[in-house]
Amino acid sequence: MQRCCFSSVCSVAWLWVCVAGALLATGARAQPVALLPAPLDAAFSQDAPFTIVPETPILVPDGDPDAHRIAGMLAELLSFSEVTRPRVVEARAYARTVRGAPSPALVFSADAPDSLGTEGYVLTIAPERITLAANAPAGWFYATQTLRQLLPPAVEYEAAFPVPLAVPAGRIVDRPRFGWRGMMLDVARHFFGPDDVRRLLDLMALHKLNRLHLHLSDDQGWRIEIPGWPRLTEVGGSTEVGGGPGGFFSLDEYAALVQYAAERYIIIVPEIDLPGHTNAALASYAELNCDGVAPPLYTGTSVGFSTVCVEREATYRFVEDVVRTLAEVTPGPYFHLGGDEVRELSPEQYATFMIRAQAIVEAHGKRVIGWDELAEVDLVPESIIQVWRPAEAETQTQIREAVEAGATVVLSPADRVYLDIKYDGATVLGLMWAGLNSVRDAYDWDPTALLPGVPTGAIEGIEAPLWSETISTRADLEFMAFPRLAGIADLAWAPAATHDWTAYRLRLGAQAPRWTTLGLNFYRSPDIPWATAPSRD
Ligand code: TNX
Repeated sequence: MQRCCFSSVCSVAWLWVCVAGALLATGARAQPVALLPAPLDAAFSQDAPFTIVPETPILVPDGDPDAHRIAGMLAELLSFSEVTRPRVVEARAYARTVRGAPSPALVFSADAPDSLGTEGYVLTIAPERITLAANAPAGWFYATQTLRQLLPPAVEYEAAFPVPLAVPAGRIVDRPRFGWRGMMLDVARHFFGPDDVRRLLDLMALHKLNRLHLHLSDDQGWRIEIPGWPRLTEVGGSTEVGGGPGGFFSLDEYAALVQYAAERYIIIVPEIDLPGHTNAALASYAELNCDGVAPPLYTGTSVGFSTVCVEREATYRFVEDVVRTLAEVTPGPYFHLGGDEVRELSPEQYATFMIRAQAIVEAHGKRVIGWDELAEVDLVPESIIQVWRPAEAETQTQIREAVEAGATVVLSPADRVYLDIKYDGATVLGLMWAGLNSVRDAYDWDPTALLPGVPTGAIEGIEAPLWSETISTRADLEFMAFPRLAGIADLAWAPAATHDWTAYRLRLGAQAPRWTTLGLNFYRSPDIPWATAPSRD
């Protein structure tokens, strides 16, 4: 068996030995095995591939609805019509029909080493059987996403479906490096509706990302229905940057997104940015303003000019209603309070507000998360600081102290992972205040070295924010997110020993045919050797 060294640093030459081995093993597959994110360990062999045909059943443990559902999603990927969809069958019932005679099958198994945790899995491809073994449903789901990357890209587009499907023989043992592998979408500056968010969730799932942070309010828009506060959406949701129509999620739409995300093992993290970035709310309700006068709606792109009135009790009734409403429809454990760029309050006023707001979040059973300004104030236990300005000396000291007191961090360094920052001088969309973030910049940094004095154990993971001042369509969103988001996924999932730009750019380039088949509008950076469309297997 050819061991492909995903878990130790691979030279480029060695990587291509592995690739060539996989090519041989699959009878000259057009695409090398280039998993993204890289797994903990992968070994491909010269054995015959497993061949999936429409009659190949998917066997699941008896009475396990999660396995049934995940297997159903896999069956859908493996089908181009109801008729050709592999059947999902409970293992015991199947054993009775075949009377014990082994026949080719895809098998979900709960027999995986404990050390793989709840997200890890073992995917074994033998000539007679593919086994997806995991301790928990998320692990099965990730095994299906890895299997997906071993299939020809044509499976992503149903009208050109290759049958049979050959899967190279081998064994992949995998688990993530970090628990928080995220993206943030700013639906406030420009609104993106449920279809766009579902599409993004699908793309995230393919890359094993597991947190989608929705920035639901800002100066330019309020994007979530709050019962008892109808003007938030009627007025505050009625526009966006540039004066377009805006929009908002009804609570039912939001709940459906949460569900859709959960089926892909992605937790939605709702953010209501407070006390600043609140002009849309202030324009909707005069009582949130200290002078009792509602300002006009705002469709520009300045920051730092707005704040709710931290001295008025009406403000805290508002925060209570918003947090309670969102906590009730958000099964995930987090609530993001924003807390960034407040220029209209004294440090004392800011601290007074953030301490009361944190208590409200805590009272509704959620963990507080906030931008790194939050580290300036006393934190409730188990708070999470989202670090966007890691280089600032004062921020570093405050974060270190907060971590010593029990907080943890999510890493979002603006000059690395901000997806709204331009790639290079030729990028028309995006901003430049943090410099330029090339494909290499987004991937090629060490998360454990970002914050001196913060132990690795305090790092929840990495999140890439996409602010939308200049982003208004799904095509823009995809262009700014990809390929950089794939690099963040790799950095957050793959073992540190695989971190290597030279090998990564080959793996990234190999994704192009699948992404193209998916209709993904990714930036074809000249820094990456993009593979061309594969010949059909
Ligand atoms: C800073 S990062 C902001 C956002 C802007 C973004 C643009 C942070 C917490 N605040 O309000 O949209 O820069 O890149």
